[in-house]
This record gives sequence, structure tokens and C-alpha cells, in this order.
Amino acid sequence: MAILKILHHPDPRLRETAQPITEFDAELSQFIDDLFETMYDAPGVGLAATQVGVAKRVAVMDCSEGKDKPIVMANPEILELGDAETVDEGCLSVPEHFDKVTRHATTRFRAQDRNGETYEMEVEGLMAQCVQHELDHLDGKLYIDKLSSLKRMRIRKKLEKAQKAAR
Ligand code: GNR
Ligand code: NI
Repeated sequence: MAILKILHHPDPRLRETAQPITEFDAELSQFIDDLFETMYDAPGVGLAATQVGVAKRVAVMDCSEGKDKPIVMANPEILELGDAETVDEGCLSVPEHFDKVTRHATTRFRAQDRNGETYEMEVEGLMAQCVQHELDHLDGKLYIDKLSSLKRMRIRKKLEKAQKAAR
């Protein structure tokens, strides 16, 4: 198990389109464990492979109170989206920023677990928001893309400054 380094905006690797998972082997399983460990440590309710610089279509999520409902989403696909709602959103790759965005209140999706077994699930609330957020990461998208260009520029400048100071 290992805690992986989470990339911060505007790292170009966050903009890559992740490639499908084809091998459900021990190496993938190990990587999924590392994603969970990194997510719980952050702490966050979701984490996509893209955020740790791995362009593969896998993300993990646990929106439960007790942090005991881990969900693996490999090669996830949205099947159905519910009504639009405005929600507060944040991202581990855009630290210390939260803003209101439009998401769908419910999400029905299909994905594979760590063994390659396909499952379908319908979720609402934070889980629905998280599924949409993680799938966006796998396509190189960030929630700040939904904000005005002025806001996005301010966020980028702030993060670039913080990253320079940290070096
Ligand atoms: O931990 C996270 N919290 C969160 C809150 C509102 C909407 C989405 C999220 S996902 C985020 C973790 C993260 O960046 N996953 O990609
Ligand atoms: Ni995120």
C-alpha cells in the first residue's frame, strides 16, 4: 500500500483522456488499494486515476459516514441522469476552492469492479455528484471548467503561486 501524490491544477496530466482498463490483474488491484489509501488519507470521497498521473479509466469512491462502503469504478459509463441541481463542489486537484456548479441529482451507471465483474448502480445526492465528478476526471475535465473564465483564471493564478512557494 502507498499514498500517491495527487496532482494539482494546472498540471497538464489532469487534461488527459484516460484509456480503458483491459487487464484485471494483481497489479490493477494493488493500484486500486493505493487509490483508496490516498483518497482516505486526503481525505476525500472520491479519487480518479487521472489525479495521480495514471491515464487509465478507474476511479474509487466512498461517500459513507463510516468510510466503510468502498466502490471501485473501472470503465464506468453513465446510463441515465436525473434532474439538474445546483451543488457545492470541490476537488482534491483544486485545493482550497469550492464553488457552485450544476450536476444531476441522480445517476444510473455501469462499471466493472476490481475483478472485472460488470455491475449497475443508481445513486443520488453526494454519490451521484461524485460519480459525475470522477467520470469527468477520466475525460480530462475539472469542475472549474463549468465556472466563468475569470474565476478559472483567478484559481489558476492562486494555485500557480502556491506551487511556486512550495518548491
Ligand atoms: O473529496 C471530494 N469531495 C467532493 C465534494 C463535492 C463534490 C465532489 C467531490 S469529489 C472530491 C474528491 C475529488 O477530487 N475527486 O476527484
Ligand atoms: Ni476531483
